Amino acid sequence: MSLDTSHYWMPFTANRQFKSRPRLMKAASGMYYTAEDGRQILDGTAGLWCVNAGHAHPKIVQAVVEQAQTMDFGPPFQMGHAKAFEAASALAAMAPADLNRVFFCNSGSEAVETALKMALAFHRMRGDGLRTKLIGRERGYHGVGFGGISVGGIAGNRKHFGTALPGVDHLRHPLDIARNAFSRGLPEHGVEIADEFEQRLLALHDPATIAALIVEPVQGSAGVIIPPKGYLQKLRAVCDKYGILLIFDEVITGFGRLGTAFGADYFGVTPDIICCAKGLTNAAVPMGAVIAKQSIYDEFMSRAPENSIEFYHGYTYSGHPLASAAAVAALGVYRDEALFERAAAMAPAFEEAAHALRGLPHVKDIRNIGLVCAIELEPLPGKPTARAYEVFERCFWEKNVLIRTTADIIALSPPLIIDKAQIDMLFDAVGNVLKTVK
Ligand code: PXG
Ligand code: PLP
Repeated sequence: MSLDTSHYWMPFTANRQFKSRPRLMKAASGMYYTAEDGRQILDGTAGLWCVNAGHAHPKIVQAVVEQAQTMDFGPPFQMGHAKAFEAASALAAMAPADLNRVFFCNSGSEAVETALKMALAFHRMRGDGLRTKLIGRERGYHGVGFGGISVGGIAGNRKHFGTALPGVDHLRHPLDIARNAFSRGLPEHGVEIADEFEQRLLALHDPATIAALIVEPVQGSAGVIIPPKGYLQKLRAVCDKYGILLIFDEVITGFGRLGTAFGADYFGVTPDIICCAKGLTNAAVPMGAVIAKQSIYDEFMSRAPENSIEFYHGYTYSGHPLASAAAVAALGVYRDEALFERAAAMAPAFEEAAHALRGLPHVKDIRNIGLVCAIELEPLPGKPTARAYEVFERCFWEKNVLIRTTADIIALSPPLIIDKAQIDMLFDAVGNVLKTVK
């Protein structure tokens, strides 16, 4: 096949390296992709942490096709259609506690921008307009909008793009390999890192100026950073003490990745606002959402002048009919097939298989929770990322397995339908490659 790869400027990709030897897929079903050359490739990453029910689930495909035939689009401003309301109701039913008001957008990045703006507007509507600052975390990933890269803490995503938002500060991330290497589940050490929020950042800024703290319950993109025991509870308590909104960015942890609907459920910590995307539609159609506590919505409704727009925000494709149909179907599949329970049930076997790689060459940490794990490698001296990239390439070309790497960390996050034999196939592939890699 001769494919012209010159025009597509690929996202978060080493374009020249990729185009010198393209890794192409052409089909996907269940746990497998079909590569362009016909090989079946086991999906160890649920696409990009998003195809939680496996690829091309017939019920989701059918819902999208039927919706496309019935109504392709309807304007979301001052007009509505039933599927968007149904999707919001289904998401509210799945969300924790009284988080039951849903604002739709098209991606995780847009969910973050929406949540940050919602938090700022919330305080201002209540006459607390001094609260304009936002706190994120080092190594946090909150998408690629200007708000998201500002509260985000991945240097590479920030450094080329100017000054970002003013009035943003960051907490230290809680990864501490020296003390917590090879933890299973929540690390024992590091809860005191949460104390910095009150003792350093709030002391420095004055808590009355902080609008919101945004954190991923488990930091995904920067290499699976799992919160130490008691850490998220502490952040919640400090937010409560000072009237700061707590935003959980659950773009990865949402929809069963930890064996519960949301990370909030896993940790028993209820945020004020949840950002989600990815698994919301099983990635069949792009969609993101912000789920707010009812009390937040009620403030907007009670404070804005009658017949006025309460929140000056929205997207042409908010609540898009195809995305809404996919969301209703995907949430139904998760429930009817008990996929979150299945993820919880498979997690011990996944953990065992992951930690069995301990002792292989270059492995400096393995950490896991639910159906996600990281295998962190010692970098090749002077060549950060090269070793993990070689593992990634060889898994794809030689072992027919798709994994994901970030820096020298291998992250595995398969669809929740993975079975025991496939877990073994995935870790055998990684283990065998690690034995021979440079
Ligand atoms: N927040 C979090 C916590 C995410 O994980 C986003 C926001 C942005 O979502 P969109 O849909 O705008 O991409 C994400 C996305 C990786 C990787 O390296 C992870 C994500 C995106 C791209 C790469 O594993 N997560
Ligand atoms: N730019 C222009 C010129 C537009 O007219 C619009 C929407 O109407 C946008 C950007 C925003 O696009 P979207 O609503 O798809 O985010």
